[in-house]
Amino acid sequence: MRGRLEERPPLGLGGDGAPSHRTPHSPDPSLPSPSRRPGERGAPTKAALRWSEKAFRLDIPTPWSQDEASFLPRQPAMRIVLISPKGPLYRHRGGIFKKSLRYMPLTLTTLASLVPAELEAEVRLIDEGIEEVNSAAIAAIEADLVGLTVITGTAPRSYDLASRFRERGIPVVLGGPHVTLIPEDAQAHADAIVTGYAEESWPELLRDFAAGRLRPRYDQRPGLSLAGLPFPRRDLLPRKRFITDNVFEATRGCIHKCDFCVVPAAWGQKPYQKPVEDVIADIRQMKAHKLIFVDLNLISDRDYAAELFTALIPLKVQWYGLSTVLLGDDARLLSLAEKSGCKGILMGLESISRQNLRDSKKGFNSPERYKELVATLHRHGIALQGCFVFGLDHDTPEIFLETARFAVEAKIDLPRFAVVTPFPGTALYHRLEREGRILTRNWELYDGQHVVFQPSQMSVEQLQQGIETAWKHAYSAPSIWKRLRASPSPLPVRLGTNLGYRFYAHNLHRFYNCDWILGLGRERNAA
Ligand code: B12
Ligand code: SF4
Repeated sequence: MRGRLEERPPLGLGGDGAPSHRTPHSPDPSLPSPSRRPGERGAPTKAALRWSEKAFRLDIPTPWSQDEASFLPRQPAMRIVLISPKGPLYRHRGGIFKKSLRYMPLTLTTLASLVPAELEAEVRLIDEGIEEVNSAAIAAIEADLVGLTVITGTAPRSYDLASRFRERGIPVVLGGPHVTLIPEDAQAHADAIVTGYAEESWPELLRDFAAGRLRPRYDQRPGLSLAGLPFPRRDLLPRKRFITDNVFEATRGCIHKCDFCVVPAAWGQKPYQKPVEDVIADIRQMKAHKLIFVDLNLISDRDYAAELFTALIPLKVQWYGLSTVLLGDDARLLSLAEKSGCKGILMGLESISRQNLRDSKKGFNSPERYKELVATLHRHGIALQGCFVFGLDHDTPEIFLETARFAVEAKIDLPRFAVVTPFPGTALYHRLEREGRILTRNWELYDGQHVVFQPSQMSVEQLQQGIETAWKHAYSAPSIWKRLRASPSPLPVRLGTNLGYRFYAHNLHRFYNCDWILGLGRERNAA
């Protein structure tokens, strides 16, 4: 065991594991008198007193009295540092995620809220997407335990950070989507890994750690409930660095099983829900007026969605979230979404090819009805961010312009284009691996921006270049004008978002490329 707390004796025992001979209230008479304050001649040093203060609580023998130690501010029994590591895109400075586009994620704040109170832990959150953490700063981080959240694109950075902490004897816990997808990849880089949702396993891990019995792996158990959880500790991240901290989560998971999607691969098809009253209570205590739901498919369970939307109506909020295209067919839910303040929705339209959709097990998307879908959403005052992926097996070099033209004609408010990414652990990854088409396992490149597999009907370079063509067409001045006129969003929002994406479209080469395939990868990675 590597942890400092692990080296401490269990409560009620002395340093050697034997019962303590001297109580904390009976200091050794040969030691300085309790009346001397720190800093006075002959008084104990601050460091010694800090240790004493901790030791008293753990009932470990110390040369100082409890009175002496109490002159100092109370020290936490455990220092936990939770880090969201940067990736090639998600980092402070550079990349597309400048402050204006970033909302506060819930991962670290949720984990912080789950730390059991009896551990009296001090929790520090570090989000590398909003602050630069250089090597010196990392070396200066003091912690008893470090937790890192890992998505595939940030796995190399996470493993690098983990090794630096472990070299210093600080135990490291890894969790998150990538760890859940391929635990065997993460295990060697951590003292403990956590798979699945951690509402029960993270507190259990922390209690085990405090008791000196940390296990190497904690899995989500069946029957997890999201009821009655504490609100995320949003106060622990600097609010001003984000566009908003009014970020909420009502559900987890999705009932569908699209073959490229991380959700069914990592968490299965069972939807999890927070009781509607818990979600509403969180929104109320945040006094949120405009809010974002990060749920990957808010309408997995339509009755739950109807209950949530109905409960949102009296709050008079405006909200943005994600759902499948199936929302467009559900008149009852659409009307409730509108009444509850839904102003924008992100949908995975994925492809204009039926064959692609069928092969990806997303046959419930009907490209021939996308135009009708946009019109329906607009009638309800809802703008659509429509996401397409390129590189599926039926895509030919013509697909890029065809899709971009379609997106403009359909008047999709904000079309987005990405490379299909076979995240490890997904059905798509397994198929491409069987077919010998995975080109790299450098996880840093698994970010939806880099081509990491051999496309079936075009070259890697054509795929990379084609995406740029699609972005530029969709965000050309005439295309923006056509789409802008149909959008239900307020003019400043319509203009701001379109101009932001236009800038992105014309600077794609700065954000992603296939240098690694062309032999320039090392330079890029070193940057
Ligand atoms: C906010 C968000 C972002 C933000 C910030 C990401 C960040 N690093 O924090 C932004 C917008 C920048 C972003 C970008 C991207 N994202 Co994103 N994002 C999300 C989103 C919508 C919400 C995250 C969140 O707050 N979740 C709520 C918390 C409570 O859930 P959670 O993170 O899963 O955490 C729970 C467990 O996983 C576990 N856990 C997680 N971490 C840890 C750590 C420890 C120590 C422990 C014990 C437990 C634990 O405990 C938590 C409680 O149960 C998720 C989807 C989602 N709803 O989760 C996608 C998601 C994380 N993103 C994803 C992807 C693919 C991307 C992009 C590649 C998309 C793109 N092409 O632009 C980029 C990549 C950026 C990069 N590599 O640099 C995928 C990750 C898949 C993967 N294998 O990597 C997800 C899961 C969505 C999906 N498609 O399935 N994203
Ligand atoms: S509908 Fe969306 S969230 Fe659900 S499995 Fe398909 S891609 Fe994933």
